[in-house]
Amino acid sequence: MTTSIAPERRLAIGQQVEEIVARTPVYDIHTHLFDPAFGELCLWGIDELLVYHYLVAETFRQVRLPYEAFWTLEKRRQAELVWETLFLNSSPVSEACRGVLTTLNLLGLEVKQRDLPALRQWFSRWQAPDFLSRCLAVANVEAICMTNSPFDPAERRTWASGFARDERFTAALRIDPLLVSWPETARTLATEGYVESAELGEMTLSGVRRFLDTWTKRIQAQYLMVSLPPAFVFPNDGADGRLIERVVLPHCRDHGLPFALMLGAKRAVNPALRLAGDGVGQCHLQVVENLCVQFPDNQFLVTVLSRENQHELCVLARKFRNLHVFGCWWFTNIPHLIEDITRMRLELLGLSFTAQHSDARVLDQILYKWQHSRQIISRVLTDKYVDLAATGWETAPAEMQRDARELLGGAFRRFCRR
Ligand code: FIX
Ligand code: ZN
Repeated sequence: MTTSIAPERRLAIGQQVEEIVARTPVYDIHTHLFDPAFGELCLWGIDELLVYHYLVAETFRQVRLPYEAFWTLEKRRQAELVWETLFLNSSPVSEACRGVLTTLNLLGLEVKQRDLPALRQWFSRWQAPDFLSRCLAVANVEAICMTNSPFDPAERRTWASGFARDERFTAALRIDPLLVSWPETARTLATEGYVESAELGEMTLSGVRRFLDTWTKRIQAQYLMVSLPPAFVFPNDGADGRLIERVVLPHCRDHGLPFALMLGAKRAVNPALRLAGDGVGQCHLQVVENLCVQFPDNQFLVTVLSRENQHELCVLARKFRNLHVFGCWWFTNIPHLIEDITRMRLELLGLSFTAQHSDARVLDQILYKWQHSRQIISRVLTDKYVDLAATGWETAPAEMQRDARELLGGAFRRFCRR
């Protein structure tokens, strides 16, 4: 027999969960942030927050300025235009706008003044290393995983010159160009002496393998990752299919590393918007089923961009223990979908998934992304503990603590250690 839970009891459980989730440190397993050693790649501050591509896309909806004219503006002026358009001429209710305000608020700034020059002045007093420590402390994030492209010249310079790693940053090896534009990538690998041609014979395959070995070791990759378009199928006889089967998966097995697939990003739907111009489409989750069945010795980290794919992915994860579901990616990183998706995952998978990643591109964003997600995770967990309490099952604070750790990085770490 279940009993109904008194409102005071529900409130007490809610407060306890909120406190526990707030003090549980996060391992942010997918971001576009960089160790400060990467210099200009490490973005932070009010202007960077304002020119975030999520906000640029929203700004273009409200201004008549031609796209190209926006891109010729200096970053400062772009930021001013976003501020005027989305914060002054309208109420900043979208998730990305609200995020800027949560961030400023958590940094102790008075948002109601609507004073961009004063905000700029406040940020100008900081140096990157101190600001990093402040953000990590306020967001209660203990480690950040970067997204590292061995094909990006700006990044390669820092890796080549060597630097003392900040232990709070881990690395993930991002290989999109290898799989989505093989002929061009083959030319790059040829200039570096890894391959002789784009012909996918044994010599080329082992050359690509050497390339992955070098970079995996160089950056101490925690996993390999790729984002793929909605139309992607696997297995397939194209270069992407063959490279995954013959190179990427054996490489991951040898190094004991998961392969992360981010599925459903439709690139450059409106190229004039540049980084803000990508869209979403439903992916074929048969791909994930095929990978999990055919490669039981590989581990797969998967997130999907389309809301419509979320349920099928969850059910797949119930079938395959070599599949770990993570995060509410990009267009799904909005409160009502985070709540929906997190609730569904808890109900279908228990605690064996990673509830969220920030995808932050600007350091300060970890403040809002985690604050907003923690609120929702707490709410959903509270409902679950209240439902359990109705059966007579009391969840002890230490058990709640253990559960929060699982969702915020613990389950991911265990999955990677397998
Ligand atoms: O492919 C990715 O890792 C995406 O997260 C990015 O490309 C995207 O631009 C983004 O910032 C989403 O949050
Ligand atoms: Zn990303």
